[in-house]
Amino acid sequence: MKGSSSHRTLALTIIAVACTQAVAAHADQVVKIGHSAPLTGAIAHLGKDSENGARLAVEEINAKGLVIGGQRVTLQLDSQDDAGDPRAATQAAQKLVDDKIVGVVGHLNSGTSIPASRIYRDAGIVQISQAATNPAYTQQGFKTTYRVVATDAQQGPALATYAAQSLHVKTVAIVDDATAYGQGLANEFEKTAKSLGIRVVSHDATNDKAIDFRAIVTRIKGENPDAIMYGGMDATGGPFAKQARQLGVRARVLAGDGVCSGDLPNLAGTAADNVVCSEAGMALDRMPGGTAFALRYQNRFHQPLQVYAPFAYDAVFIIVDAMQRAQSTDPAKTLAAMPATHYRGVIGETSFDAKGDLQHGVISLYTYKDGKKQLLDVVKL
Ligand code: ABU
Repeated sequence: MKGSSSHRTLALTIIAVACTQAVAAHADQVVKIGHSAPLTGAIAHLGKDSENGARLAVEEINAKGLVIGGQRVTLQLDSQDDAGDPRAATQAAQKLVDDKIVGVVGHLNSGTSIPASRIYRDAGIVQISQAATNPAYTQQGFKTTYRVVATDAQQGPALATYAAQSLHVKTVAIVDDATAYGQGLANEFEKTAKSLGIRVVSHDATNDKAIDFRAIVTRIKGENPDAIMYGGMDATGGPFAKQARQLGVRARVLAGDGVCSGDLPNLAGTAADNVVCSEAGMALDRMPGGTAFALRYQNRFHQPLQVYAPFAYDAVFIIVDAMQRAQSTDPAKTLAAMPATHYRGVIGETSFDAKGDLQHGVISLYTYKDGKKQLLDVVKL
């Protein structure tokens, strides 16, 4: 009798434990949020910055607790390296789709966001780029493509207008890195510059792996322009500005958000002080939650942020906001909730037009002084 009673107790205990485990497994659904950016290569510091922003969002949401459709949800960041390469980006996108993400923050480059967008479109998964500024990204007619930055059709003109009206530039040489971003931005800049009466003395192409710009710079020096516009990222734009200074070029170097990073002074040395660059969003210290965000970022990662972290951070929250409004973690239902987004986050108010671009973009203009970024102007669009 005694033996059979203890067997029954053991059996009941096993059933109770199994039930508790089943309830726990049911209660905590793990939902993957995708992220993709270059985590290796020359602009890995920008990709890591973006990943950090997305990770901070996931950690903060999990710490607060997330309930969707009455069920507790734990977010998991699934971050894939696209190396800033179009082919690697499509592989990273396919991996994320196979991993069953609910949405993706990515990619960082226009040249990777555009080819990857077809894969997310085919899978019906929302893609929010934290940094891609080439207008073509959202002009493909896909219902899945969104971005949380202004476009180069806004950034190029803002930079050219600042050059004409505030720097009184009359002549400019243009150099781009032949990427979707660098070339696209340079072309947009050129159109507006010409319309404002700036004479474009030359327009050269380099590439995004170049390290030696002395031949181009020497030729431009002979053209003696008031300014040089560089379309590309900081990994090449920094050395470009540095070599221009070393060769005695006095012209200001104008550039877009890809150059406007926290690392530029490390890459350009004191020549960073000669750079005027734009960001395709609100200046960090003028963002509603910018200063507090920078502090939390510094405390968590023990490094200053570069450019894109606040945008990646808000992009995660925007996907979660769509899940909450849909009361579902289903990618199709989350996607269907995206057009009605009205989200107030670190970067400001985010709502989208029919293409997935920001309703109210902002361009911020900066220079550097003693290695520190200094805000020059904010252009509201
Ligand atoms: N917006 C600059 C960096 C990303 C891009 O390629 O568009």
